[in-house]
Amino acid sequence: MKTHKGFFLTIEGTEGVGKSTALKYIQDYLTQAGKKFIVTREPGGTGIAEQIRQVLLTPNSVETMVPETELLLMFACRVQHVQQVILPALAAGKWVVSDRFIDASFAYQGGGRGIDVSRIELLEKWLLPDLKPDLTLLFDAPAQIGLERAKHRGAQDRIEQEKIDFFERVRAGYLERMQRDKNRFRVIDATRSLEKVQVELKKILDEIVVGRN
Ligand code: Z5A
Repeated sequence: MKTHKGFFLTIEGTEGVGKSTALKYIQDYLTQAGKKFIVTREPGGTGIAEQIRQVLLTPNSVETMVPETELLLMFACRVQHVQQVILPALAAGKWVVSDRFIDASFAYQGGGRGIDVSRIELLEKWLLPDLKPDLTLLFDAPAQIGLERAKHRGAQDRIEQEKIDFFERVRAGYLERMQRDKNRFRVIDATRSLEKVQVELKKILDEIVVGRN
């Protein structure tokens, strides 16, 4: 049951599928619609969480990060982010638009790393008993497409250095999570042109914003 006044929108998908591009579009849309909003991201979103993000994403040629360490650090960031940023903004009636949230842990640490989903659910129940996104936009495309789009960027971070089968498992993890909570998700076919994706985004945002006026 929804317990906040604002609107919590999360954006998910595998590497390079167009989340950051969509985020800019959403930001412009909400500005033009005169909505109060904040844009944030995971892992990160507060000073402490951004410090943990560095630990999570900096490549380490000496030591391999254990999957459970990765999962717990993601949740450490998340708790900090939720308490310090997300809940206060939602309580103030704002939109919170987050580039990734809890579904990423199910997809990356569950699907990608193979941690049992029931263990991630335990953390979810303990740490986030009352908070769910109102809507999650899942940008979906075969991993190869996202990796092609992303390869023109600079150095890869620790997780980006994974191989394609890892990202295919992540994609499957997202789709499985979506199947368990279909009403919350909108799956966006990210293989299409940017223009087509943006037409769909506008339609979804129109539905919510008009519906909430
Ligand atoms: N992670 C995790 O493991 N567990 C967790 O619980 C959480 C996160 C919360 C954070 O990375 C990493 O943490 C991430 C998951 C993990 N690791 N990986 N991989 P991040 O979210 O900060 O960054 P990212 O996932 O690597 O995002 P990204 O690579 O920046 O992808 P993107 O934002 O989806 O892509 P983009 O920058 O919008 O687009 C990429 C390029 O494609 C760009 O040149 C665009 O102009 C172009 N583009 C976008 N859309 C289109 C279309 N439709 N057609 C053609 N070209 C397009």
